[in-house]
Amino acid sequence: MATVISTLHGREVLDSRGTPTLEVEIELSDGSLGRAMVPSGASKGEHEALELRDADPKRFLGKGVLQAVRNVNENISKALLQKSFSDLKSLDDCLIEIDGTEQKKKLGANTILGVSLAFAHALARSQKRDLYLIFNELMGLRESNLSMPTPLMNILNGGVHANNGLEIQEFMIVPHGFSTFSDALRAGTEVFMHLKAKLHDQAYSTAVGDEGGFAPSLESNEMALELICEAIEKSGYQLGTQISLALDVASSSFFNRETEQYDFRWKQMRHLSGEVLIEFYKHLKAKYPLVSIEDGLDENDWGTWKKLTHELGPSTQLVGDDLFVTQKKYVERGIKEKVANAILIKVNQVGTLSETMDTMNLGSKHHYRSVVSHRSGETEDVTIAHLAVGSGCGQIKTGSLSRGERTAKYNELLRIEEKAFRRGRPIRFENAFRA
Ligand code: 2PG
Ligand code: MG
Repeated sequence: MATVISTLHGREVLDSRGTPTLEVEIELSDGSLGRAMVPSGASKGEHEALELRDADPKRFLGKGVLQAVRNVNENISKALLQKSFSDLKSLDDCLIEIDGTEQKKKLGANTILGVSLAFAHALARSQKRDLYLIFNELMGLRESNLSMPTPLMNILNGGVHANNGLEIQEFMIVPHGFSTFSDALRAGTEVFMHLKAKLHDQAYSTAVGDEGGFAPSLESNEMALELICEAIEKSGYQLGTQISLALDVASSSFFNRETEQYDFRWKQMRHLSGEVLIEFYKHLKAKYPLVSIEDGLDENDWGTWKKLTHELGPSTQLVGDDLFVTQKKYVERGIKEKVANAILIKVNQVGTLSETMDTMNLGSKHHYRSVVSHRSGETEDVTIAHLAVGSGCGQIKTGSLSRGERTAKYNELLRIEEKAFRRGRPIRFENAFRA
């Protein structure tokens, strides 16, 4: 079914950090409207596609996106208006062609992504189908592949998402031993509530970081894990069989490029080699039900990554975020060199939905799992909830159980699950870490 774009409009709005971002609206000739907003990261991978910002210090400290808005309203509009597109891929290909650079430097990956996302929403409206079904079809999958994802919930924040001195960026709980998404969400939320009470009782701050997790100034990374385990036990859920733990170490943010060591203050040790860090992960793994470690090593430290994968890969999900930046060419290298066993999927690291889905398909062909992810700078846009369900990838990382931009995705997943159940076509919950 060919689709003609009749209006295309970009505007500058704010993201969850109060930083400007792009919103795009598309109207198709049949009157269907699609609207989407673009997320933005803080701990960015070196090879991510370019995020276009105005760099005019007089507006928003140089973070405005008026150039991206102009690119949508002028260049892209000129090329797309009244044109007919058979599907999302043909639109994305057209955007990639207009840009013509590998890192989407001309138009900006945020500009291109805004159009790609808005078009997907308009298509779903036009076909009167849920967006996750559009993704399911575009990925060449069947409805039997649909699944409700296991959430990876970042309930304690450190690294560059907080200013509490913890090196590890995300301490996540993974409620996987449940039969529905809503039960998993409830369990995670109860643990979050118990953690808050525990922090409060011990006179730690209960203020939250960028992704809605608490950001107390704790003595060590291990103490964060201890407190979380205590909160899980207090909530009455079983540690390991129902709720496990995951980390996003985001280690590139404390990797010292000159010394090639990791500046880590755990137990006074300051400069750790990658090998010592691997031993630290093994120590954590022996002590806690740790099922997934993201960016355990720096994005350019491929040699040590290989060792990490060899030693921990058989028992642990090792996720490449900055390492793969959602781009096929880095995942291809990972497959070839046996590095990592899962891919963090962030739509703005590559810049179009079609390329994102291609990366996921490449991964699954080679038994690499995909974890659909938000960014630390988010909006109320819920597209990733649909991508997780439609792709049936089994996991979503979308922050903690507070802040509207995080709960927006969880609430959309609740809607999806509940509606499918009501229609008599329930979508199964994927226990991604069955014991
Ligand atoms: C990450 C993300 C999201 P950012 O590192 O995985 O949690 O953070 O968006 O800042 O890159
Ligand atoms: Mg990460």
